[in-house]
Amino acid sequence: MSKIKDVFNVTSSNEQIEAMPDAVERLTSDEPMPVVMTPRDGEASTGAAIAAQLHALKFHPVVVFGGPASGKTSLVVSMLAALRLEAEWGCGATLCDPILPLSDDRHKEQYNDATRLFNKTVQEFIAGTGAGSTRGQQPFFVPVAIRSTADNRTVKFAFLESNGEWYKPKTGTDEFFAALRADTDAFIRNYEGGISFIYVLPYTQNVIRSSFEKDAEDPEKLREAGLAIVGMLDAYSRVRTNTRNDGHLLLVSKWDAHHEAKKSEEDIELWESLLESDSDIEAFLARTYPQALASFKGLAVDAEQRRIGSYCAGLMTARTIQPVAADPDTRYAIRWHQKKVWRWVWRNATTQIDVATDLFPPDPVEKKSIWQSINSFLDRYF
Ligand SMILES: Nc1nc2c(ncn2[C@@H]2O[C@H](COP(=O)(O)OP(=O)(O)OP(=O)(O)O)[C@@H](O)[C@H]2O)c(=O)[nH]1
Ligand SMILES: [Mg+2]
Repeated sequence: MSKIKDVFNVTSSNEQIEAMPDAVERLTSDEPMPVVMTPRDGEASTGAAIAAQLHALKFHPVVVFGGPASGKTSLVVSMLAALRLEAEWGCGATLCDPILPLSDDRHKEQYNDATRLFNKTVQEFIAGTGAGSTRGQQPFFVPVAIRSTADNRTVKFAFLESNGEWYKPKTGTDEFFAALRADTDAFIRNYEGGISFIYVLPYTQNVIRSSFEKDAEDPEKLREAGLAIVGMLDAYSRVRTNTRNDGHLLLVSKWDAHHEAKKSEEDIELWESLLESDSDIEAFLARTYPQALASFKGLAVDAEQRRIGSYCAGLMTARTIQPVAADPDTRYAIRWHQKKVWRWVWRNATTQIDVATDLFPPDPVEKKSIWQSINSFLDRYF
């Protein structure tokens, strides 16, 4: 019976076995095992094909992991939105052609999802409405070409977007942690170059600025968010053999909630609390996500392949984004988050090509204030 379960990758319900009498007979005879394609095999071959194609086309993959509502989509969308809004950065972003032929309906759907995110979702974000939760049937890569005036070149990235439900721990099963989907597993196993991995842990799962002070945080939701990352770090260690060129970023998202938490204790401006120090982030992680932090630090990669950081996509209350254009300090502080993650992925990607370079021009000297100097000190980490 277990042979049958393995081949069909289903539970051994009688209906399913009765529906396949020929296959059952063949498996119980002495004849060689037939090759039976399962949906999981189909997913795996898609993942392997994407890995080969992205590598051939010189894309640097950015794999974003995190439980439901941890902030994965907001991270990618806000990074793309920032490139469109900040003229001083001198960067352009273009959606690339499909990675795999659109003759296959699944690839077509994936490319439609990528197009929607790159165009519609980013424009809605700029206009003040955040992305809804990602509920597609399959993960998809958003292939983008980023042009840097400062670095005088174009680098291609492929951001992996996925549904956070896939990473939720399966606490009722013996495996306990979520398994990687077959397509993601095959992609990570097979991609030959370096990959940037971003593990997203939310500061809070509450709606910020409306109910943060009223509602008690649900510890179960935070526990699940942490275990989602523990599961993915564990999966990475099991499936990836070529780890030498990868980068790993453990990112605390929704860092604007730090101000909500801190302002009752000390007189601190929002922009100040957005420019956190490494010790603030480590203290938060040690308190809230001790297992995820321990797994991250235990990852068998060199110290320089690992970074810890915070992230703020915008001042969001559920899907409504507060405009910050009129407040330059807050705007600069939020932009610093997009900038450091862009800078980190750019360095990872350019290291693969030749040597690490900076995506952005240096800050103009006349614009430096005290907090901007603190900020350039912190920039050295990314
Ligand atoms: N205040 C604030 N809210 C954020 C931030 N990032 C995300 N959020 C909110 O968190 C919720 C979830 O964000 P998403 O980006 O959809 O999270 P996700 O990980 O893509 O979720 P799934 O697609 O369900 O897996 C949304 O209500 C966002 O508005 C942030 O930096 N600040
Ligand atoms: Mg999402």
